[in-house]
Amino acid sequence: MSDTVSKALHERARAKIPGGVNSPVRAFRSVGGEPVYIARAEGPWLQGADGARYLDYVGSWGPMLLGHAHPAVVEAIVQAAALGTSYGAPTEREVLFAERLTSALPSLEMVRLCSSGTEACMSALRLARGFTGRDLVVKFSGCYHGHADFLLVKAGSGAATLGVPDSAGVPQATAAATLTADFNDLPGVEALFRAYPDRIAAVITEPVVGNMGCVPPLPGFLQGLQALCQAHGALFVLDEVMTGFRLGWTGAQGLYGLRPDLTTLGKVVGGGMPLAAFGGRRDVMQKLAPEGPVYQAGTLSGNPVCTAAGLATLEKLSEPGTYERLEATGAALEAGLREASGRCAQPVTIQRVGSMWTVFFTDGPVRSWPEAARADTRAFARFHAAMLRLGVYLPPSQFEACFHSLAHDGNAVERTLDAARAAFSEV
Ligand code: KE4
Repeated sequence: MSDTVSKALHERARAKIPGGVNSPVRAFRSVGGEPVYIARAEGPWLQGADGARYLDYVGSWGPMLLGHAHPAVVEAIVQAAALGTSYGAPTEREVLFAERLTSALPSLEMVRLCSSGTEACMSALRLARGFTGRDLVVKFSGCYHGHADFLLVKAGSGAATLGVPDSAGVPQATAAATLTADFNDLPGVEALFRAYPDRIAAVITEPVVGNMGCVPPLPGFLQGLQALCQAHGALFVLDEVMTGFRLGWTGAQGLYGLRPDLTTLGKVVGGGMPLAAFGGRRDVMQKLAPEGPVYQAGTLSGNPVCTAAGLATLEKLSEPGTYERLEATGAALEAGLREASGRCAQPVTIQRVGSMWTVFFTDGPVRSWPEAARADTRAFARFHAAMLRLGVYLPPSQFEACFHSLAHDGNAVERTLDAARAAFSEV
């Protein structure tokens, strides 16, 4: 595909920005080729700098659940911006947004707004350490919770994509305070609690993993984690940055009947603007400055333009039938992709929860990072390139989830499946 405009832009970008991108996974490194530069987007469509159009299944890595440039969100941003883009002082809209989030999620008794999922996860775990007086945290291989030093240990997403699950620059002493287990391995977590009695402050997990590709929890796994944390005095931290308000109005915690001590949110709740949050038990949250001794802050936290976009997004998502529509679209895509994959010479496993899903080029099921890591990333790269050429924009990594939106209608699904039927036969 000769997108000369993107190529020229990327040449310039690489001269001034490391790798030419402001986030590594955008560089298309693991699928080869070069990134498509995007000029605009609307509904389920992206438009490349050269004018080519693509059906988008990245959705800005999750936020665009309504589809791109939703009129209600754009209008809210325009109106808010005209009143000033940031004050660094409290606003009514932050109160409305906090009330909206806490009324949606029963476990969220209090909430603090910030600007990224990384901040939300980093802050939630600092708070867990401050509340418990313990230092160690448990995370799962292949899960990604942002790029805070202590969370870049066997991380997923871009770290797994680039094959550097442990990042340079993270002091060994810092990494040593992060224990890891395999997702869906409850005995492995029990063993950590036995090996480190009274020292684990929290267990953090993506409830449905998106950052090694879409990996659902086995029945009882999440509930078992919650029970282990309660039994051992550790906090159960659910990273719903990706799943929050995507898998349902009450997210994955509603889907699986959980009551985490802390939850992190991002992506969808900001409607494409830099807005994230963490929250949970009142007794824990009240340890946060200025109430308590755990410091956390942010110049643009709760920004008035971002909270306007977030409120407009949540308002649309609260409408009846939203999640039924997303599920119906997901079911149609999954069934069609499964049928189309029959044309593929490679083994294919398709895993989906709601509106997040992944086409793995490996025998399934994929239940943990060791199993995900067996996937044929070269086969995925060939599939990705073929789909891109056929006008379908998938995440440029086997270890990411595809996201569809409310804007992906029957026509988008059919176009996607037509492309997949051709692409699978090329892998
Ligand atoms: P941000 O700091 O990128 O806003 O959020 C970090 C984060 C935390 N938790 C989960 C479950 C996440 O998925 C993320 C970020 N996700 C990646 C893609 N899987 C962001 C894309 C990127 O890094 O460019």
